[in-house]
Amino acid sequence: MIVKSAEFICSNTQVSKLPPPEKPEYAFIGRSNVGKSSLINMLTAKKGLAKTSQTPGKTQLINHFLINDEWFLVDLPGYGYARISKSKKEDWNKFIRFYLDKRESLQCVMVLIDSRLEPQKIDLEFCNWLGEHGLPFVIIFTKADKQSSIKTDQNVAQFKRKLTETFDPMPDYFVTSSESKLGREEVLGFIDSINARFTGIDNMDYK
Ligand SMILES: Nc1nc2c(ncn2[C@@H]2O[C@H](COP(=O)(O)OP(=O)(O)O)[C@@H](O)[C@H]2O)c(=O)[nH]1
Ligand SMILES: [Mg+2]
Repeated sequence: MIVKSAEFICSNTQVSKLPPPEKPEYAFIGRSNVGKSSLINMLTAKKGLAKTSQTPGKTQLINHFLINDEWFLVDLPGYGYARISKSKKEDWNKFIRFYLDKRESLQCVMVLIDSRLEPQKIDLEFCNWLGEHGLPFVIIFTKADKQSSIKTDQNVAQFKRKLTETFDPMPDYFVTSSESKLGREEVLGFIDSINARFTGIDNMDYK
């Protein structure tokens, strides 16, 4: 896929105010600091599109970006930051889980995992939750340039082992780096292949 255009459409705190579900949509999510904003900028080849931020957990918004007038890239707030109150965490859960569960045009959840870390409980729990709710997802391992490919392969294998204890089969996954653009063609090609099959949402109740 060639990204010809990428534009910011809207930020929302309410699922009811999202754009009409008329285009295929891909939601990017992961622990804060996993490299989500960097990945979105890398995929779209737009540096400032998603702000890379050093203040985790600041934006609690669903951000919609329209790519090539064809599909929505959705930037979801990160999970798993330590300095957040319990009630805020519950709000996050409700809001995001409601979006993920109800969004008819959502084609795939792109779960970002830091390739340098051993399997984290919160990531495994989130993947299992997606599986239990029948939501298609793939895994995007980030920051692969920060270590040797051997170390990355080891962490990927470990994550696979852990996830397949509770979830079968292992979903598709991509190893990426926003620095070197590793994995860019693969992720965009994956999205392209799903877009090609998208025939619209058969749900007249929505509007
Ligand atoms: N070396 C390297 N650093 C990265 C990569 N992706 C993100 N980072 C750095 O990791 C930090 C968090 O990235 P950011 O995209 O803001 O993460 P977010 O909180 O998930 O949106 C920033 O300092 C980025 O520069 C990557 O692929 N390689
Ligand atoms: Mg960010």
